[in-house]
Amino acid sequence: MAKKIVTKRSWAEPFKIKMVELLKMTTPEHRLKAISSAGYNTFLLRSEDVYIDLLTDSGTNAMSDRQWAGLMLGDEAYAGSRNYYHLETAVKKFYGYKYLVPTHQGRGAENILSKCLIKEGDIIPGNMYFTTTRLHQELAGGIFEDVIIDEAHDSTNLHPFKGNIDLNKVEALIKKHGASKIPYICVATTVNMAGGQPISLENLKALRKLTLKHGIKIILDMTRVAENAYFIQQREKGYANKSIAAIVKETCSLTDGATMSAKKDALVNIGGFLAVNDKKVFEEARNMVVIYEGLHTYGGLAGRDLEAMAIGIEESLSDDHMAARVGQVIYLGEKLIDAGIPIVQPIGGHGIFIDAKRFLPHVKQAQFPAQALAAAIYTDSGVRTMERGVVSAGRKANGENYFPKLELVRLTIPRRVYTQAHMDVITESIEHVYSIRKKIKGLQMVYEPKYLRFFQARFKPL
Ligand code: PLI
Repeated sequence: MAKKIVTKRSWAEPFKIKMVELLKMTTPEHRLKAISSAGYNTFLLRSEDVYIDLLTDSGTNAMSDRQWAGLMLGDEAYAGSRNYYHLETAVKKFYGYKYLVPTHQGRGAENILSKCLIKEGDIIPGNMYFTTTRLHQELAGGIFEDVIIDEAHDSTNLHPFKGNIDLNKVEALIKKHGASKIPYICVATTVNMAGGQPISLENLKALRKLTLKHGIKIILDMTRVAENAYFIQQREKGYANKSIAAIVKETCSLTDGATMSAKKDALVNIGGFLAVNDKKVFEEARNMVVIYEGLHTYGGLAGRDLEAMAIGIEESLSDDHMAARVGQVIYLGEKLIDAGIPIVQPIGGHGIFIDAKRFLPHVKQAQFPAQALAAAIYTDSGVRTMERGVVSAGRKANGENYFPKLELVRLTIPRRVYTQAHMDVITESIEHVYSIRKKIKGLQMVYEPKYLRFFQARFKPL
């Protein structure tokens, strides 16, 4: 008998595990009590009560042995730490920006950027809002305008670059307000609130052309720029043979500066920066950082954090790392699609986003279906997810709730932390919750903080 030829070859993560963190297993009764005392908000759970933590990919990454070794090389001088210079070299080499202002995390950079560039009444177009980014723009007197393509608001649309900007929407804003009212366009890579959807380089190049014509800056939210580059490599014509590192550098070269939460792509537990090419903006930002963060050579971080970030930036740009990172997200997403779970498609870069409107059609959006679903998933299995819908969207200046088209539960995958077996357990839990979905009821908000309410709001079941 002829021998069967095996053509399929599996791949696995390009690392092995050197240290583990033990997890507590809990009972359904324990979890029911825990979520009730947390006011049905997964942000208010104690992490000890969580089995698999998919709340966020922010600061939850596992660092490499090289990064841990880097911590020991921390130079904790108040001024001029050698780790700052290492980070500055990495930012110039891998991202190409001329000037660096370190900050404690992404929102620190957003605060300084907004204060430097936005005047009262300015318009800031962006490819979908992000919670902290929009708030800092508003606190600086700006008005955010969503210019993402319409396809991004539809969880079933299979457009390969749902993070793209609709240039007609940008042109209409320029026509209406004048270019002088638009200090910059905020361009996010793998757009978080759209489900981790990438922007193409073709789109970014066209935007660059348009903005140069009108003298408008482009500021990149480069928090997940390497994940965006992976999708460009996989999907965009002409990029299949380019490295992630080359695509990232090209992406940055089309912009005037960037804010970065290094807690995501750059594989650290804390850190961020603002990077710009304009010396005048740099000088103002470097002056401002000493008010809000710390001296311009540490920006609210320890020297060891700067070192881990410099090393993490380089590791994040490895093609093997990125194929495994996004590969794990796709593995989970495909399992959920096979099980008939309604999720945002195409599968995004940093997590799976369940469409709560389709999962719980009997719960009205005003009764917070995604919040209720996140609580139900936690109660079922101890898997912690988060709401990305009407609670996250918050209120408009006139006090009305934003009702976003997308009402999502995010299963965010930390980098280099969980195994394929964890992904299987997560799928089984979601499948089970889907089978009992008709029993899940909506929630009522009983406490609402003024800013970024999703972090601290409390609810009770209807
Ligand atoms: O959490 P920060 O302050 O380091 O970064 C803020 C921030 C800015 N832009 C984008 C696209 C983000 O995703 C982001 C933070 N995201 C969080 C915390 C998340 O859970 O997605």
